[in-house]
Amino acid sequence: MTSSEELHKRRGAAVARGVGSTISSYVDHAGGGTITDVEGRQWIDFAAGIAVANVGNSARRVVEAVKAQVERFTHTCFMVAPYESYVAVCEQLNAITPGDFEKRSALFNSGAEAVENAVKIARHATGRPAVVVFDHAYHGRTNLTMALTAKNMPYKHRFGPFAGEIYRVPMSYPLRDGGLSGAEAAARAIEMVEKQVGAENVAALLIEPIQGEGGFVVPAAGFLPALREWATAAGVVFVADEIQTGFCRTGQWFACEHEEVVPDLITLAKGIAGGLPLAAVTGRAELMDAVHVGGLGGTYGGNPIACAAALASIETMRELELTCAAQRIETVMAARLRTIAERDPRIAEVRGRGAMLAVELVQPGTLVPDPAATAAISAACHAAGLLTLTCGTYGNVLRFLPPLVISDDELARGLDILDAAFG
Ligand code: PLZ
Repeated sequence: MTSSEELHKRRGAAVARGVGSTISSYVDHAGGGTITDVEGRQWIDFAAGIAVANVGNSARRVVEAVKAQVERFTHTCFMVAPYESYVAVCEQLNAITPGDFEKRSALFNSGAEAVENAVKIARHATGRPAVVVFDHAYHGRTNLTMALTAKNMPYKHRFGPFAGEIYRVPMSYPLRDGGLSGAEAAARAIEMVEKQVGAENVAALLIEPIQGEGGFVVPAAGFLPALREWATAAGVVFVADEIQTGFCRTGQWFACEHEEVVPDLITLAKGIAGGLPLAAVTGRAELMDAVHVGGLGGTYGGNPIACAAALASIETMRELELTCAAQRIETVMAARLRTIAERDPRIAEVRGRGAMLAVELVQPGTLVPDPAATAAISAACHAAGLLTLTCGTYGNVLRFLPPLVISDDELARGLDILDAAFG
């Protein structure tokens, strides 16, 4: 088999430099809680392909469903010749997302595409132009979603000009906003919208219930419910971006459920289809159905193989009770992270929910971010056989997103490596 080193050389000559990778080893196979490279080296997987492989790589049901679908047909385009699995995925999404009202769904390929479509739907349904987003937000890399994303490097730098009518307001970030309550942080954001944009001009308020790329920021209790209440009163569509938080990741099917917040629209992707590319917008029937026939779509959106995988993934989440699995991971991992934090003053905070946990690193005794220490600890993990990711506006958050099917033993071994990497 070709070595990682040779592959890396070929890559340099063939793949655009702008596409990065966390590790320079090349994957041979992956499953459960591990990834194995072409040299037979194994990593404990605390990344899950950025919160995608919730049911694990090559989950049994997913493999079977995909194989069966590939044999029947691979693509007809739902907009040309429709098929049952697209309808069945929409039925499932309408049933499992929060809100007991009538819902509709539409399927797309990527998270960014789902977010773009949620904005299109909200604008069309309300006849208003503005979209409110938050500091530290991440919503994608396409032109509209770059405008919605907060961080310049690496996502936006020299890629403008960006789409208009996007307004950014402060997030609730308990570690860094001087201890504002959720209600106070919401009032601050709402006042800014009312004074600078005007509620009657706002189509949508778009928010990740727990921010992903922005640093696993969990807003203070009450923040999301206060925004939800304001949006209802102002006729603003509340859009929850659950692309990273969805599908059992946080110990509930969707992160909004932790505070019983019911969005009008939800954007979904990542964990939805066990690694196959699929995304969705799910929400209130009257908003979704406001759009004229033919107004939503795309060649591959709701591809039949991805739909088969999604149905199998959702079934697997139910069968293996992956919400409970995420809660169990939290119990074990959070305890261990707190133990490390007790002895290491660089850890300012341990935070997150379920199997979406992180530590934020600072210079001891301050809130000054320490991205260098974060990168060094992450690199030490990689060298010792644990795949970790970093995130955060300041690059100083080490985040952990294991597949929800990781075994107790793999989880413990991963945490041992992490513990040692902190020194
Ligand atoms: N919304 C909340 O987390 C994707 C991005 C990785 P796509 N996050 C991983 C990278 O560097 O590109 C994400 C997200 C939230 C939207 C998206 C976008 O989803 O499927 O990557 O388009």
